[in-house]
Amino acid sequence: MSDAKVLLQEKLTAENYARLAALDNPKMHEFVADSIELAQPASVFVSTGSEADTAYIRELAIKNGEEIPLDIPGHTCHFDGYYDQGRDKAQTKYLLPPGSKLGESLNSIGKQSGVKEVRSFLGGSMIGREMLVCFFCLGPLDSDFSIPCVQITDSPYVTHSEIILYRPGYEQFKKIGDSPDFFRFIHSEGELENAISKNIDKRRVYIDLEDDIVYSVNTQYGGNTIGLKKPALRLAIQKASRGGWLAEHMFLMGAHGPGGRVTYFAGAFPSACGKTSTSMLPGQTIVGDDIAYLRTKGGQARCVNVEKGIFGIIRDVNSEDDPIIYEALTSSCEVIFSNVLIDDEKKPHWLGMGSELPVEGVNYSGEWHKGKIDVNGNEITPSHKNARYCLNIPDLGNCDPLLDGPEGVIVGGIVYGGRDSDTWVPVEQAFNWEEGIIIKGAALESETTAATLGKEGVRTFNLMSNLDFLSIPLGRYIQNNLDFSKDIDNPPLIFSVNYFLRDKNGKYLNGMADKKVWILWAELRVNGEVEAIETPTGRIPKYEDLAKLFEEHLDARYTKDDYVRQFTIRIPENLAKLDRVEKIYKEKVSDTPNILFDTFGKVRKRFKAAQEKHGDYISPFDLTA
Ligand code: SPV
Ligand code: MN
Repeated sequence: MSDAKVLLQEKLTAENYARLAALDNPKMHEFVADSIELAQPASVFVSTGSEADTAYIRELAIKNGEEIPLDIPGHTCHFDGYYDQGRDKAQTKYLLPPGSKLGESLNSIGKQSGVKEVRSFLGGSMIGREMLVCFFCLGPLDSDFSIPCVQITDSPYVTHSEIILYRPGYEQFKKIGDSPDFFRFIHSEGELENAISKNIDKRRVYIDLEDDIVYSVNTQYGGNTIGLKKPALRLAIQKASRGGWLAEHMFLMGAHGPGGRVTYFAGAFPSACGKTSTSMLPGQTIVGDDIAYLRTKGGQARCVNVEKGIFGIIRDVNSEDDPIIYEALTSSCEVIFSNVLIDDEKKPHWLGMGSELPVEGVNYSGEWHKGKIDVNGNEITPSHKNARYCLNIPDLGNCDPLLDGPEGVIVGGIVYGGRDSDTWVPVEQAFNWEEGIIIKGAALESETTAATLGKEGVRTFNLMSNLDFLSIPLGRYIQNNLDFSKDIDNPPLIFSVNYFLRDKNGKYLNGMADKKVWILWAELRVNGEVEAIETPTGRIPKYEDLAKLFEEHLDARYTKDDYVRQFTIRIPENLAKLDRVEKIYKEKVSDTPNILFDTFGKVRKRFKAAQEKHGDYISPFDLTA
């Protein structure tokens, strides 16, 4: 017997040992044994993902105070610490082996010292506590997209979230036998005070790309701790780069066109910029809202949702704007709310829910009352802006029937969008794949939001909305995206969207519901059913087509004034954007493919020619089809 198995047999009960031994995977056994030696738990629970094991984890989360049962059966609430409400970008680092480079845009630390530091924080972290060992699968089961994962944690909240968000992996591990090809995650909340991670100054998320391991410690917020979510995306981006596929921060939805036709769209938006609401558009079907893998197969682009649940932002979810999510959040399906306000009847409340909020209760700051201020004198909101809900997609009334299809869906269109108050038009199709990747995806900027710690509202470069998670040099990532279309007969069309355009007084130029029209217009373009008008960067809708879509789908009159205000081509802003983004590539991204600079140059010339002919601001009526 291997040393690892000897240790496991000694430390685990017979039943838990048998569960691990039934998986014939030495590398997994070594990982669990090493984690036990390091974290020194009082006991170890190995989950097979059975209903009984899942019930045990759900109950444990309540028993240890990490989740509070709410008024509706199946609903619980979890709180993260006051200073642990978003992804910690500063303390999330790649462990860099000697001699390797990732480029200066990615946060890294020498592997030897990083491992030493994070292992010292994990050392003894589970003394007196129960270690949970759970198995999950990224992507649908039994598919080319599947990546088995093992998660070790002392947090039943983390595993409970993963049970909702991912497909079960114990049986997948039986199938892979002794293959070393899986991801490993170890997490500890660290020392707790009132069920909250206490040592936030020692919060770390360190990623080992050589060994496909992520270490996370002294934090509870899902984006830092749920191994299969953003930590796994980082590992997957590197794996995809080696394997010629793509791992993206993208939703995936079925847009329902005329005659019952369904065209699938994958779309990348930075966090808190409308990704979930686009995947949830009324009358359409959702496959996923956050992370997608894309592969070329049989001359087509195929895409899956890596997850089967949603960890979505709850702010502004109300019965009018998000009726399907609201319905799920108020019915008796399984939901974990996090960082909302709980009243004394154990009902959850959140900002923008459409009804008056209580003036007191319990929230992410503890006992809360209206007007409560924090140590810096800032008023504490009733629920956090990044408060979330976690639920199963099949519990939504609009779940797409192909959610778990092992082949994925065929992608008809790709959409890139960000929080942009003054530059891009609401929707535009790129001329071709290459320009779409470069002028839309690689040029994406967005104003920062509450999904990460730090200041909000700062315009930031965020290529493909994936910058936070990239684990390969930026230039290589762009090249991978360019190359992806190589083996596709009809590459997906690429679109940009902008839901956040404002007028001079700061007023939004579009309503929340309008995004449905942009996506349905894109659906018609993919199927060759509407003409378009050429701009320097692509093709925009004709007024008549939009007026028809607004009337048919939103029962709204779309005026020529609306159209001109929204679709005016803003040349100075677009030129400034090209300059800003080009400067970043020139100064910070040494492996930028030359084609990016050539394309920027070409597009700049087109803008200048249009400017000479029409002036700084061009009405779409002055452009031709
Ligand atoms: C995001 O912030 O992009 C999310 C939630 O989807 S997190 O798990 O924090 O990444
Ligand atoms: Mn996300």
